Amino acid sequence: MTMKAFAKAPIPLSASGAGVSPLRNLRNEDVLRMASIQSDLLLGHSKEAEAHIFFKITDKAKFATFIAGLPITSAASVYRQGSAKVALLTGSPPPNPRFAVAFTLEGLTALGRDPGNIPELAAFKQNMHGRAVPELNDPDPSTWVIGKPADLIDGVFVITGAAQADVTGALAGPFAQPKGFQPIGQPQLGKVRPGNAKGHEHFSFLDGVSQPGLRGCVDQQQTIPLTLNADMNEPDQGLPGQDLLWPGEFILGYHAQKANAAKFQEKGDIKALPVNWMTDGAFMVIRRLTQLVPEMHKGIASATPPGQRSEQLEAQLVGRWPNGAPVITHPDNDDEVLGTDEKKNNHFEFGNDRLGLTCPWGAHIRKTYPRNDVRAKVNPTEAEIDKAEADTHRHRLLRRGIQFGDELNAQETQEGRTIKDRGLLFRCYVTDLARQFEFVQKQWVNNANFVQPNSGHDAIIGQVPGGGDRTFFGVGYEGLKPSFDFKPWVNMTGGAYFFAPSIDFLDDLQAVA
Ligand code: N7H
Repeated sequence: MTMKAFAKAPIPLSASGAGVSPLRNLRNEDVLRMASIQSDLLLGHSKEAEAHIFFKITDKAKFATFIAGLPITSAASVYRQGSAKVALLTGSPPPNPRFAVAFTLEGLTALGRDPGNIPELAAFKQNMHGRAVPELNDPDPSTWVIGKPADLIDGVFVITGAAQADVTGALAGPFAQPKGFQPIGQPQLGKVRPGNAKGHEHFSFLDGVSQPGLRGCVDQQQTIPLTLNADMNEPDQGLPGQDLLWPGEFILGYHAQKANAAKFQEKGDIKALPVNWMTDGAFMVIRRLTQLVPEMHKGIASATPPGQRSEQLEAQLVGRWPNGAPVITHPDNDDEVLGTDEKKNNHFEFGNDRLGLTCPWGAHIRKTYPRNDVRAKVNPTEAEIDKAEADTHRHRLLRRGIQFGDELNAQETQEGRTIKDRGLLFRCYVTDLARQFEFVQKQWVNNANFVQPNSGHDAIIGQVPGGGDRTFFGVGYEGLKPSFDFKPWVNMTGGAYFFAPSIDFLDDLQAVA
């Protein structure tokens, strides 16, 4: 298998003042094989619409030919031409629509690729439907819209468009004549919300505010990092508050975070792979999560204690206000300017609120990324804090999601109940399904005793066995926090685990088909 490097001339560094801190040693960081990594994995796409086409492979050779004719988008093509300025200079517009592809174990087998037998692959082999009830407290998979055991999914194409018409065009174009595969069910269609709601999920909160920053260089000479430093005195942070992580947490074949490290900066090993073709790939998680929007707003309003505003309780459930301001720094009110300022909206930790008196321990963003919280300790030493942060960074996710469904209609608003399906097509990339995605859902979100004993659940996405109420503790005094039992307003209705291979893997398909 040939390894593609990203060879062309470098792109100038940012005009925003970000650059490379003189304290950062790029020689110590991995060279990212940009031409071989799918762009959806490494960079994500700004988008208006998406389609997920789940499929079964019917003819390996024809499928290989179909894939060869479809430009699965590489990180190199998007990085080089991603900005309008570069597109103008090079005369070639950024690729649009963009395509990603990923396979289940059955799909890899149909393509003649067996990933071997290492323990970390157990979750992938059982797939989400096999892990759903015992591991994640999901509802019975036979009731799901997509991803039921009987669906026998081999893979998924993700089509991402800068405009709705780009996705519609691809569906009417190459995907109208599938070759070597058969779609399973209808495509799952996602779209960003209209007008002022753009960028906000259906409960109304700004999404896509926080992502892990990745170490690694985009050039062979190791002079241009993928993630620049916004502050020259902070070599281990991209944007302020965004700790830089080793890329092996999200892409196979690179250095990962070190297990049991004293500090998160420590460089871990490159995970040994059972087969070479997994290099530059990652595992992809898809979850179709419906949201009961009027029910959520009504439920919170009726639970809000006298003297408090329901918007404030909602913000405490999320850990951010609708315009993105974090509750830990803005306990009483939103701040739109700060919420959308990427240099400020992640610049916080939870260390000045170890008792969860400003931002609840159960707040969604505190449960899913507890930053410098220390498990079962509210008076930790500096060394314990550093170690806990290093451990937390072994459970991070690269999120790529999109909303699905329409805005509330008049009847839904008037009657205060959901009539039409809407929610989030959640997608994320990791290199270890059990240690990252499943750990977050099972050990943090669903676990009422994380991060401290009696923290309660994450009342946005937490799930208890059998789908019952979740317990949430609001803000109060030590030993006296208001407790709520909330219905599940986010419900899991489908999904699967996939392996998103490298572009090299896809190129080689035709050679071996
Ligand atoms: Fe969450 N929400 O609207 O409440 N999420 N999420 N999520 N989520 C985040 O920081 C939401 C889901 C994470 O780095 C924000 O980008 C909803 C799943 C993580 O500080 C908002 C659903 C999982 C983060 C929401 C949903 C996660 C995060 C703040 C389902 C993983 C980053 C905006 C319908 C198991 C935390 C932002 C950080 C942020 C919401 C699903 C994880 C507003 C409605 C399934 C890691």
